[in-house]
This record gives sequence, structure tokens and C-alpha cells, in this order.
Amino acid sequence: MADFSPLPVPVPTGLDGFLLWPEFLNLDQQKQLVESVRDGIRIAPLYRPVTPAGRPFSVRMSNFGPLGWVSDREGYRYQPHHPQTGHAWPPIPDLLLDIWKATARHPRLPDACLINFYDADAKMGLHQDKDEADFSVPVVSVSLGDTAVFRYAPPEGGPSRTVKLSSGHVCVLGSKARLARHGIDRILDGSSQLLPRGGRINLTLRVAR
Ligand code: MD6
Ligand code: FE
Repeated sequence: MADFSPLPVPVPTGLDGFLLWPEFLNLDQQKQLVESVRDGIRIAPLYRPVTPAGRPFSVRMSNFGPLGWVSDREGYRYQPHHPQTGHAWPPIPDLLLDIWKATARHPRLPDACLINFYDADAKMGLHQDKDEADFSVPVVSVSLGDTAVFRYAPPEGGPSRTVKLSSGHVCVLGSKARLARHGIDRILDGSSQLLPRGGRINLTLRVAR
């Protein structure tokens, strides 16, 4: 079990409930997670979902956990199987569960972990994570590989700001920031050596049900 105590003080983000720990993970832990993602996507290959309007995402996705987040013509939802293979998603790696325990500070454990893969041109539009049953449970996010420009704005609206999410950074959207609007403006191509072919992996842990 990875020991993340004592928990460092998160850096200020200007948004109550948006917690950010730069370099939370050391290089060994980052490499271990990359290996886990490689293993996971051998079972549950990355695929490119479409929005309910039929527009392909620029991000490719897969999931770990009893439930996985999917999007298609029917809408957004969590489901226990990969939409293309029909197989169950692989289990959430222990290191991710340890990161959750250290940072979410919530009695429940995640039942879903979305894997987002960004190549240099991929983006994610501003959105709120609203497909979960209980918004009192935070969402924990882990960044690996190239740095991303993360945009966020208060849930009630108002001006947005940006922060860079680099490899090993962990952030939490919880309490008053649980429904913050957020997205990825762009990827800084070549900013990390972690992934030999470049790109960025984002892992978001949630309690879906
Ligand atoms: C990303 N992140 O970092 C996209 N959602 O690639 C998210 O959509 C996200 O970072 C909920 C909580 C934290 C996040
Ligand atoms: Fe999100």
C-alpha cells in the first residue's frame, strides 16, 4: 500500500473545494500507473466515443472498475461493460485506490475510473461531472504524461481561470467545487518524457452509484 502521509498542503486554486497537489506522485508511481493503464487497455481497448449529438470526442477513452462512463447516441451513463467488446472493465488498480483514500477523504470507495487519453491535438470542452448519483462524493483526478491546460469556473457561473496539470499532479473536485465547470483547453506537446510516444493520460475516480 502506497503511503501518502503526511498529505501535503494543496496549492491555492481560488475555488473552494478544488484541491490541487502538484507532483503528488513520484516518478516510480507514475510509471506504475502507466503500466496499469497499458495492462487495462489490453483488456478494454481505448475507443473514441461520440457525443449524444453524434460528434466524435477528440479524446479516446476506456475505464477501470465495476462501472465505466460511456457516451453515445443514447446519452451519457455508467455501465459495467465495454461498449465495443461487451466485456467487463478491468478492476481499479490498488495504487489508484490508495490515491483516492489519501485525497478524497470520503468513506466510500470509487466504483468507476474513466481513462482519458489525449494526443497532442485533443481537447475536452467545458463540462460538469453530473452523471453520478451523489454529488456529495468528490471526484479525484490523476494526470500522467504531457501537461494540460485545465480550465475551470465556479459551478454558479462567473469567470474561468486556468491551471497547468502536469504529470503526477492530483486534483479533487469536491464540496462546493464538485459541480465546477471544467475542461482541457490544450495539451503541451512534448512537455513530458513519461509516455514514449507522447500524449496525456487522465484518470478520474468517481462513485457513480
Ligand atoms: C482531464 N478532467 O483532466 C479532464 N473531471 O483530462 C476532468 O474532466 C475532471 O480533472 C472531474 C474532476 C476532475 C477532473
Ligand atoms: Fe470532468
